[in-house]
Amino acid sequence: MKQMQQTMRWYGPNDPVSLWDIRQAGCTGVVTALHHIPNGEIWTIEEIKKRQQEVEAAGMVWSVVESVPVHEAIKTQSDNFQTYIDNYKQSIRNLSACGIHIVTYNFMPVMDWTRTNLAYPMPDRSLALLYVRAEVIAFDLFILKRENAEADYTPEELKRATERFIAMSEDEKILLKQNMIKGLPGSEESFSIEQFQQALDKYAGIDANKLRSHLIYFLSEIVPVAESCDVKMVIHPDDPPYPLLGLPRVVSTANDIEQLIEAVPSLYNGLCFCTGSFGVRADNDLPAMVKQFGDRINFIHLRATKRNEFGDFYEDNHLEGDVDMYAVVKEIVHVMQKRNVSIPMRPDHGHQMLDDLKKKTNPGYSAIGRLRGLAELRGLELGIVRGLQS
Ligand code: DNO
Repeated sequence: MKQMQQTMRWYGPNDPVSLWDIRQAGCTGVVTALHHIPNGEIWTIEEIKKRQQEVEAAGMVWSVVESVPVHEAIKTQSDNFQTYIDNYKQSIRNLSACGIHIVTYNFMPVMDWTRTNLAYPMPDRSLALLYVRAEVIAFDLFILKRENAEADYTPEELKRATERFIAMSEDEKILLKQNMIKGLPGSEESFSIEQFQQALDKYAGIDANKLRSHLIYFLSEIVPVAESCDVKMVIHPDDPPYPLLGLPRVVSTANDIEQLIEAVPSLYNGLCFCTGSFGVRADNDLPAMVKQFGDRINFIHLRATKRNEFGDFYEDNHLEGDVDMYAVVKEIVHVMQKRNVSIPMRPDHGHQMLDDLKKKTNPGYSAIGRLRGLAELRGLELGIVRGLQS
């Protein structure tokens, strides 16, 4: 029976987690990107091959690119965005020429994934990533001081944010600001507060419908090229799956995905199924989504989040939290048999734990927390597969 291809993300030669660490975790594939190439520039065959050879020297393959970033000009359709689209097409052709056939990207305005606390202590003293909505609102109101920000929130939310801000120490405020604007690993963008405001200003007049139309335009340009050179494009959902700081987000729900498919039906217009991102919303039925979009899920992030009624969430152990991982993986196993493919997956994030507590690690991307996650997920999948065979 087909099983998922086990991979981990690697941030390149500066990653404190080495390729051999990843290999020892049991991975056969690596997920990486050319982070040193500025957003919008072409990834040359030479640079791609160099990275590919490094991965192969450790006995693995470069299975998935995460991400070829989409330049902000494409999202806002400003400046010379068509040039950036042309560059993107060329990067895809070059990746294909090197034998790399899955490309992840996202379409979140300005910010990629966002958390307010990168070292939230769990009861077992490992550290998790946390998102507190009241702190994001406090950042918006009192640090960024965005014009008319109040209008985006309910009186109850404004009250919680104000109380939270008053209770925060100066150090906590500085940390919050950094976490919001400096960009988490893989974000590719980092701002000062002035630059951040300027980046937000570019979205004046861009609501969800307009952003969606820009995404659809991007897809209508990119997907035919991807199809012609057999590269599956997989969009990563919004993390968190809600509008942020007045910015629209359009890849948060099953309905959002349906609209993208309707506009560009090719199977090369695919999905990176991230359980942690979609799972933050109680109205996303994850196993049902795997079933619905199974023919175009070509990369999987497995991670569990635990939410509360205020829109906060933390990243739980991979088999705990709100995500019914058993049901999700079971559905994935069915999809793989139906399509007769092995879909690459990575254990997404992990707690900072054991020896990694003494090291400087990329938030969410410590070796041991992900190793634990992968080991649990591997066992879960094996149990499901063997159960189906017996
Ligand atoms: C966070 C990641 C994201 C993801 C991008 C894909 O841990 O899941 O940064 O790589 O959004 O483009």
